[in-house]
Amino acid sequence: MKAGFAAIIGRPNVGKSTLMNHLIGQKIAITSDRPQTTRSRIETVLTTDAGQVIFVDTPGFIRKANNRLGEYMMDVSVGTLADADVILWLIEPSSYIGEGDREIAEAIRKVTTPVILVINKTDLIKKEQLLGIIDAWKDLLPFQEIVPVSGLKARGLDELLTCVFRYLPEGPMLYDEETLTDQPMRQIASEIIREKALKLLSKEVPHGIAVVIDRYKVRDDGLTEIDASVICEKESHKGIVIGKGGAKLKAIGSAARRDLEALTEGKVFLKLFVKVRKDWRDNETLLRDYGYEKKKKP
Ligand SMILES: Nc1nc2c(ncn2[C@@H]2O[C@H](COP(=O)(O)OP(=O)(O)OP(=O)(O)O)[C@@H](O)[C@H]2O)c(=O)[nH]1
Ligand SMILES: [Mg+2]
Repeated sequence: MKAGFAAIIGRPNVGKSTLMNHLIGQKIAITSDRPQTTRSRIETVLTTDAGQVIFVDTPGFIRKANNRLGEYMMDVSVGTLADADVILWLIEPSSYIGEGDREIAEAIRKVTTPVILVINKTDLIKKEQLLGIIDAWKDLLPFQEIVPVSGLKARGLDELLTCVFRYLPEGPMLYDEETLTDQPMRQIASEIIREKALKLLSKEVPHGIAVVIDRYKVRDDGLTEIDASVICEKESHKGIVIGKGGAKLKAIGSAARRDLEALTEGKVFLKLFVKVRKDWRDNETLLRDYGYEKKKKP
C-alpha cells in the first residue's frame, strides 16, 4: 500500500479547490469565481485499493501580499511545497506564462519534491490547442508528468490519480478509512457561510470578510443550531452586508442553510450577526482569533 501527501498549488482561481472536491467526490473546500477564495491549508483524504492520498488544498500564490492575511496565506502555500510527497501545479489552459507563474516555478526549484503539471479547465479549449500549451510549458521545470484535466467536469481524474500514486511512498494509511478531511464541522460551516458572502456580495467587500461560529449545537432531536458572526473590516461595509431591509444577509443565510442542511443531513437553524472589526486583516490578534494562525512546526 502507498500513502502520502499531494499538495495542490497554483495561482488564484485556477480551480484548485474545485479539483480537490471532485477528486474526493465531496464538496469540502469552498470555491468561487473570485481570486483568493481559499485562505488556509485544507486536507482531504482519498482511500482506494492502491492506498491513501491526502490532498492539500492551498491559497493561490500571489506576487505581493497587501496585508498580514495575505502574508499568512503565502506562508501556507510556500510551506506545503517542501512537506508534500508530490506537488500538483495547476495552471489555466493557456500557452502564456506570466510573472506569477515564473515566481511559482522559482519557489518549486527550491525544493526537491516531484512536480506534476496539471493543465486544468481543458473543457474551455479545443483538443488541438493542448499540444501547443504543453509545448510552451514543458521546459519551465523538469516536470515528472504533464496531465490535462477538467476539475469541474471531472475529466482526466483517473489518469491524474494514477500519476499521483507513482510518487507516494510505500507505507500504512495515515488516516482511518472513514476520514474525509481534517476540517472540523464548525470550520466547514464557517467556510460555507463565507462562500455565500463571496458569491452574493460585490466589489471589494467580500475580500474583507471573515466568519466566526459563535455557537454550534446539535440538539437531541437532531436539529443543528448555529450562531455565526460575519465580520467586515469597515463600518461602511456593514450596511452592504446587511442590505436593504436585511435582504442581503437573509440571502446569505438561506443559501448557507441549504448547504449546511445537505451536509448535516438534517435541519439547521442559522442565525447571522454582522460585526465590524476595523482592518482585522492587519491585526495579529484578530487573525489568530479567526483561525489564521501560523502553526509552529514540531
Ligand atoms: N470551465 C471550468 N471552470 C473551472 C474548472 N475548475 C474550476 N473552475 C472555475 O474556476 C473558478 C475558481 O475555482 P476555485 O476552485 O475556487 O479556484 P481556486 O484555484 O481554488 O481559487 P483560490 O482558492 O482563490 O486560489 C470557479 O468559478 C470554478 O467554477 C474547470 O475545470 N473548468
Ligand atoms: Mg481555492
